[in-house]
Amino acid sequence: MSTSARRRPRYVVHDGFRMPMGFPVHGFASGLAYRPLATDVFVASYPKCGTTWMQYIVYLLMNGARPLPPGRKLEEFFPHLEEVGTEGVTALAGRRLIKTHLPFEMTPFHGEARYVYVARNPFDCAVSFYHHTRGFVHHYDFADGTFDDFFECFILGEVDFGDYFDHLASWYAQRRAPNVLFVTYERMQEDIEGVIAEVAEFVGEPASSAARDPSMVAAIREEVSFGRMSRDQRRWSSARPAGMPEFVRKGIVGDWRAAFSPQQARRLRDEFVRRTGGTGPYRLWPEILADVDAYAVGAG
Ligand code: PPS
Repeated sequence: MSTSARRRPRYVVHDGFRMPMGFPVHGFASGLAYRPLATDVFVASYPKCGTTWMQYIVYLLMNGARPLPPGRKLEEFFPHLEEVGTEGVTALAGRRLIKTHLPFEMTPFHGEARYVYVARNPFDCAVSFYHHTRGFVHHYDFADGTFDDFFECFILGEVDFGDYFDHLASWYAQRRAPNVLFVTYERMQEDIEGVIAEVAEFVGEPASSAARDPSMVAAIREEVSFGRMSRDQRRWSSARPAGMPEFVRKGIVGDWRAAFSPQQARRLRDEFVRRTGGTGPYRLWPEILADVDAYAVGAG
């Protein structure tokens, strides 16, 4: 298909930064100007890398493992900075819990605030991002877009919140900062209890006390399981049109195989090597890359 015949999602580009079409530009500008407090807890990630999962872990740790009150949405307690702006964050009661999809250099930074960054392998991220983009019709007008259409945008970095590789590299470079905790989605799948304990220790009180109580840890583990988070999805997301996948969709590692052609797998792998020099972030997912290599064998 020629490039011009491809369908592309619709975005708003503000100061050179691409955002979902439905995002208020004033919220974005004011969000970037936010001055964090030492007590703030940020969950930062590239889109579709496990943000909501991590947000709910932090929320539960900070709230004595009590689930969200019935009928309430996570964003009321844990807003998205670029969407609600400074006003939406300063209106929060108590210690501020803040979501962001900004790359590190654009994220309001305070040397004592806490930043939990979640990374996910680019293959599964791309597939999840595709389903997200076609499902939020009012944000992207891409309901009929194919994965092939979306893949071309993703590999060029022409999607909302910018280029996957730049984003990952920006936060990876901060991973040893004392107030940054770098976690992967894949590790959350492997060892959720270990991640809960690590996040609790990192965030401090009251989360660290909660993580010392086995009954609270068991309750949090259960509450953030895929099965439980699949229920009542209005807690995380606005409604999707009929026939579109849910927000909490598959929640697995390796779903990329369902969407990628061998050629696409090879191209994204090659781009990953090119952008990272085959070091640093490239080494985060050796098993995935071995699978990709096996899948892409012979692809041009
Ligand atoms: S967003 O819109 O950027 O905030 O999306 P984000 O929350 O970062 O990512 C959504 C993906 O995370 C999966 N998810 C989970 N996986 C496993 N367990 C739990 N509890 C869980 N909660 C959310 C969700 O299903 C999306 O991934 P995909 O691959 O699309 O299923």
